Amino acid sequence: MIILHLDMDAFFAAVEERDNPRFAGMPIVVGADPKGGRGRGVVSTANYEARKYGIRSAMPISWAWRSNPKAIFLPVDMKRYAAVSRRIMPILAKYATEMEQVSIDEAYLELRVTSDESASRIAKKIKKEIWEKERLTCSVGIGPNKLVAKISSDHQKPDGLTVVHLNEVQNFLDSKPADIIPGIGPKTYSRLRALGIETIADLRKITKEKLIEMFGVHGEHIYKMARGQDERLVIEEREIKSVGRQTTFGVDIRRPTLIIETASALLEEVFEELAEEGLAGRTLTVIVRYSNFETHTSQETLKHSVSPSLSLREAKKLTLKLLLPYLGKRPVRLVGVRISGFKK
Ligand code: TTP
Ligand code: MG
Repeated sequence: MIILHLDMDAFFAAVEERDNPRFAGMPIVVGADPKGGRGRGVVSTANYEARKYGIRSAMPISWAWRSNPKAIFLPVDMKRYAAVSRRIMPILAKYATEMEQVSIDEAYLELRVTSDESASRIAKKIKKEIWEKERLTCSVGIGPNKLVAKISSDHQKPDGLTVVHLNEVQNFLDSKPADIIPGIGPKTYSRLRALGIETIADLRKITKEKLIEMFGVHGEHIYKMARGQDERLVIEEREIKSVGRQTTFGVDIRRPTLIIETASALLEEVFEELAEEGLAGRTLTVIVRYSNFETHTSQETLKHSVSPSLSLREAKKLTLKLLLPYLGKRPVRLVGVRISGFKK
């Protein structure tokens, strides 16, 4: 599985800079009114020129003013930024089997392609199309999961493109500060630093037991993420585009029958949910993750002429067909099924 994470550069400020050419190249701060240094409220964002003066998102606007009173201070015009966002997101959607927009300027894509080279080509196409249509730049990260994709999109901002191959993940992460991992906030990070833990490489020296002792249920996630492992799926949240279930086995499984039975049980749960939501779909996707975290998806769509939607029986037969090529060779860590392609 290849995940792409895209994040627009200095988003609100970039839209302002584009729409007000007279400010081009000048430091621009979008946020509360600075009122000659007495303003309350905060900076929403600043362009990269303004960041040279230390101005950052969420900083009090009065500090920003003091850092550079000559900067261009502009109010937030959310409607305009939202309209730009609504035009950008469909540019990404066509390359994704699943897409999850996580904020006004940021989205994860599960790509249709299976090689890093093809993923990189897609990223370049997306960047080019956004530039040609909107005159805005973005930064893109590509990796085997959400964690790595997100960290890599931030790696070479602005206008960046970073591809992290599966075998480079650990090396890529090791020098990053540990608080780049979701779940390690400022408090947690200061507890870790008290133990001499600064980087992800340092974090890997702590045993899982110790992390669970320190952080409770989050401990296990932190342990995994420090090793570049992240099983969160890309899920469209705004409108239901697919219904899926997955299971990670307690121990890695090689026996095909057990894997097929598990997929079958998951499919029954999916069909229960589909019935509850009043949905019926035509596309079935199976997901197989091997013990080394290499992940494959395979899907098939019913032709309209055959039947309007998959029945549970058909879906089970199709699951077997899609799963078989992956089974019996290597131990399987996770299996999942997903139904999509709902009628409008
Ligand atoms: P970000 O993607 O975090 O920031 P950015 O796009 O401005 O800059 P970068 O190049 O580092 O990605 O947030 C997207 C937009 O969300 C940002 O343009 C303004 C808004 N925002 C706030 O209003 N307050 C905040 O504290 C943050 C972080 C963002
Ligand atoms: Mg951004």
